Amino acid sequence: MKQSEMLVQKDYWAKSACKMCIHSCAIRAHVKDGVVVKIEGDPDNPSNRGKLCPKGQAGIMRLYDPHRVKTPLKRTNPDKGPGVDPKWVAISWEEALTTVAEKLKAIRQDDPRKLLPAINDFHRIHLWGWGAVFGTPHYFSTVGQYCGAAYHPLNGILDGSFAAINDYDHCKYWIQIGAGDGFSSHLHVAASIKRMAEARVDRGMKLVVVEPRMSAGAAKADEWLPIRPGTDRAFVLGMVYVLLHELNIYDAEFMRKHTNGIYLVAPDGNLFRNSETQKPMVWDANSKTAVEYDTAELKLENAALEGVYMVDGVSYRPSFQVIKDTLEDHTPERMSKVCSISAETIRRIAKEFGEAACIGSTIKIDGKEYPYRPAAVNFYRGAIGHYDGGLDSAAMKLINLVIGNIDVPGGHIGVGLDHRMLIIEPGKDGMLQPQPHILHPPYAFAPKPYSYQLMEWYPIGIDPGHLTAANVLEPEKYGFDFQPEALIIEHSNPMWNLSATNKVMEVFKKLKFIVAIDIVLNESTDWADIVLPDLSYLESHLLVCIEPPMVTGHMYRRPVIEPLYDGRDATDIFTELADRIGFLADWNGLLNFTLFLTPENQLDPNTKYSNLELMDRMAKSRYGQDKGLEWFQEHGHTTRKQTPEEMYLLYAQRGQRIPLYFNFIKETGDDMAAKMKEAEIPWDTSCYLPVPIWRDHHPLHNMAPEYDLYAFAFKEAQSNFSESTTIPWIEEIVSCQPIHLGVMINSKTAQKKGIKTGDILKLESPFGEITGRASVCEEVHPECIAISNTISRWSQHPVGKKKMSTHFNKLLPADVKWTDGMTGHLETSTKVKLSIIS
Ligand SMILES: Nc1nc2c(c(=O)[nH]1)N[C@H]1C(S)=C(S)[C@@H](COP(=O)(O)OP(=O)(O)OC[C@H]3O[C@@H](n4cnc5c(=O)[nH]c(N)nc54)[C@H](O)[C@@H]3O)O[C@H]1N2
Ligand SMILES: Nc1nc2c(c(=O)[nH]1)N[C@H]1C(S)=C(S)[C@@H](COP(=O)(O)OP(=O)(O)OC[C@H]3O[C@@H](n4cnc5c(=O)[nH]c(N)nc54)[C@H](O)[C@@H]3O)O[C@H]1N2
Ligand code: SF4
Ligand SMILES: [Mo]
Repeated sequence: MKQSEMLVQKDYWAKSACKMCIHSCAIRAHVKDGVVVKIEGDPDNPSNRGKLCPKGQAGIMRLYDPHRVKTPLKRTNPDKGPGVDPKWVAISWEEALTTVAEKLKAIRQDDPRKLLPAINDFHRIHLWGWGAVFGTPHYFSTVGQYCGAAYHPLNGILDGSFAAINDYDHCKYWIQIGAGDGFSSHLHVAASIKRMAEARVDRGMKLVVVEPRMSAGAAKADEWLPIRPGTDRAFVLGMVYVLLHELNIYDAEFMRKHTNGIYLVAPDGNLFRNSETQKPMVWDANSKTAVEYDTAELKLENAALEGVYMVDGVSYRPSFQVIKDTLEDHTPERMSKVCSISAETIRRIAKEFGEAACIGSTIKIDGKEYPYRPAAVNFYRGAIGHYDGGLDSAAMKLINLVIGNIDVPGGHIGVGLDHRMLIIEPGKDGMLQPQPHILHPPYAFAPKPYSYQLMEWYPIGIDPGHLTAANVLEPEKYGFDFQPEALIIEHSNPMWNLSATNKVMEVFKKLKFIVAIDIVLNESTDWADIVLPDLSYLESHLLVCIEPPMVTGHMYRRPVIEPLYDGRDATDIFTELADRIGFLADWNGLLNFTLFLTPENQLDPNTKYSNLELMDRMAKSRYGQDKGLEWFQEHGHTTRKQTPEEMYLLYAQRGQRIPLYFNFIKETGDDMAAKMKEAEIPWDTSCYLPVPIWRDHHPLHNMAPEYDLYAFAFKEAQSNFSESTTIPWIEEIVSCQPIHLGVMINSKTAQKKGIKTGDILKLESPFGEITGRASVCEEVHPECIAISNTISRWSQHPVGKKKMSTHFNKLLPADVKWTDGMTGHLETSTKVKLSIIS
């Protein structure tokens, strides 16, 4: 129904899209006399099939939150600090925009690098590049980084994906490592909970959860394996050892056909290439010679996967053999000492997993035959959010590769960033082109860094935004000869989301001007000079992509009522600012690219387009000129199940191999090492390995002995980060659950330390300290403290504000030494010592 026809009715259900977290579920809102009285899942949409999570249900309370930002606000108290009242006064849009545009224009004319951006709306990724077209290379946030720096690039390198998930429709043995998929967090939670339940109840899928705490998933799993934080790679490599060295279970056919497992490797770890054509060589067991990988004479069954072969006096091994040899000392006994899961359990799980993979079997779907590998390891932030996270991710991929389950029914399936789905382009050597940078193009290397987050030194990685604070405070360390003056924030809470909160506060103190675009006030807006009110999701238009792989398509986020207050869509605010500051043409140019506008929908450089027009052009570019926003107003969405052709074996359909041996990573590291050597910058590149191994020199596991307990934070379904806790319904449900009442400590450990539930504890790491109430329980590894995000707020919002803020990030460093050298991932665990305050 047209917007104008809908809004005049007295009683209607409006279909739209949820945005109470980063995902996107289909909703319908019941509106009576202009008031939203209920939000439900849209039963007609195949994405979440009528289901919503608690946050989605609570959207109504966000809309009618009396503490929303209703007009532009100006601070009148020049003093800034945590808990200091900014003494807001309402101002007109004209005054607000004039002030912001003048300040930022002056900075841009002087030196655009003096602006720090924290623009982080996941539903509007097209806004993220506003800072770049303004002219600043920095990133002052950890959105997409605290979680994905070591994850997304490895997905992109493996199969052109952005994320990954096990095949809910066919998997029969699911190992879940440090992820909330299907239960509490990550991809499309409200939809995946039902898919996970169906897989288990209808098809009897077995679930093993590897976690240092009993998460919602672990509580419902067939088996919970409590693990020491930051050691998941050791557990997985122990399993790989068992499969390769003890059970001889691996998918040789898959490796030969679809990977570089047959490519020969020289003693220096590089591929053995034909010196003239530069093509990689393989060993042909039939002719007993090394031949080019794509020669017509080579029958794949004759391509050697194992063995050592001499060519002109040099010994070469197929890369699969190199992997086997590299891991020959990764026995369950040795790995068990690292990860605290017994060798016996590592062996048993490896056997169950290997057998469940049904190597050699096939399945017919829609009349087409595919390999059937119904076993897979799924993982996310908990597993890879660590120093050496790149190697963690590579190990998680390796165990899936060993059983040949990448992008096949039952296995480990790539998920695209948006409607482009997987980026499958031909690379060199018959391989798929690695895609480590799906969010934005790579930064060119420079011996003198130009971005505070040092992105130019992490060629495989996602902006390590946590390094910004360190480099602003210590500019001389890497030679920064300018200082930031302003910060622009949109849909982000960098004061909360970054590590080393005390350092972040120091940076906020230095800034002369802060502007934030938000709908509620938070720990960061408390420091702002101007706050500009955005429209909430129930009041705005957007074309929202549904996360593949189970479904794909777009949903239409529409205003289900007229906007309540004097807000403006953030996209319109950015366009207005670009115009007033003087870079509208560049901004439009970027939008052409980020909205994927086709030639007939391209923007005129000097015209200001409204968000509504932009969305209309985006819809037409994607679906055809007859499917603009009016079509979406009538039909709501284009969501449908992905077809098997879209989901399975895309790389093979296009004739490309994927890496079993990560020579791309090694080559990138070698290149980086050479550049840093030439620039005379000491830089550790030892992590750029083609085969993931366990390395003992891990800062987390080598801290001073007084820091005797590991500590980490976690997400659960009730809250989006910590921000949902400003919603009374959410606050009410989390305040009844022991895991959200204090810092979780195991009963045996608590007993040894004389700690009881309710005691006020001081937790100290070498980087900061926090206080928290003890919650003594069985549901956490005895060596660990687990801290819910829901107890971390200290903002001015009367509902979210905690009597005692237990903000985990104050305990974390922001430092190159605690950052994965390959991907820039921050180490998201630390160790602490405890004392009882009262
Ligand atoms: N409900 C909800 N959904 C969300 C979000 C949200 O805030 N709330 N945020 C969204 C975003 S941006 C992201 S990045 C994803 C994140 O999604 P996830 O990665 O699934 O979420 P996290 O809770 O950060 O981490 C997953 C689990 O890792 C565990 N863990 C911590 N350290 C370790 C470790 O060393 N090893 C192992 N094995 N486990 C460990 C934690 O206990 C936690 O249960 O979720 C997205 N979806
Ligand atoms: N301790 C700890 N730290 C973490 C994490 C953790 O689990 N624990 N997770 C990490 C991860 S994975 C990520 S991705 C980051 C996330 O970090 P953030 O993205 O900073 O997290 P949010 O709290 O969602 O912040 C977004 C802010 O957007 C505002 N907002 C909400 N809706 C709207 C809207 O419609 N429009 C506008 N303009 N603003 C809106 C709210 O004020 C909210 O505080 O945090 C990272 N840091
Ligand atoms: S998972 Fe929950 S909060 Fe997120 S979009 Fe779906 S219903 Fe909304
Ligand atoms: Mo994230």
